[in-house]
Amino acid sequence: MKFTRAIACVFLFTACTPNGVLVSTNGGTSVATVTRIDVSIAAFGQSATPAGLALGFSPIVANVAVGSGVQFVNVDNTSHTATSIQGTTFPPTSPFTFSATTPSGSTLSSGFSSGTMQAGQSSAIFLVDKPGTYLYGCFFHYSGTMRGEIVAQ
Ligand SMILES: [Cu+2]
Repeated sequence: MKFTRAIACVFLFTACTPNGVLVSTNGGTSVATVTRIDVSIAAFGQSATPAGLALGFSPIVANVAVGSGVQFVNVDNTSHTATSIQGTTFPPTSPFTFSATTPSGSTLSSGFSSGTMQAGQSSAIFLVDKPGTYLYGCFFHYSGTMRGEIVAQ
């Protein structure tokens, strides 16, 4: 009997708590893992990505699992956004409107924006709902190639 209970606990533990804690996305879905993407134009220099030149986010290409969450954290001392872009390569000119400065969306596939994140602020947690490649960029610094990529599998 003791043995059976111990086995059940092991199964429950591994099934429920990779990180020990479930957190809620802004759409209300619970996720066990949240990938943090740090945001700083000062700290993270330019590199080549499959979608084009990019900078200002770390990791600049984030590999994430469907069913997990993504959160942007502004570790810079100036304001930024992380705002989704349609397509598979970065457009040469900014695809954004001023609406990028307002938070929107709850999943990667629906399109999203962190809204303006002041220094030290974090975005909502967005659900990684479907496999795919998701591009995004900063409303304020798009022309300076402040852009990033999320690959969801
Ligand atoms: Cu920016």
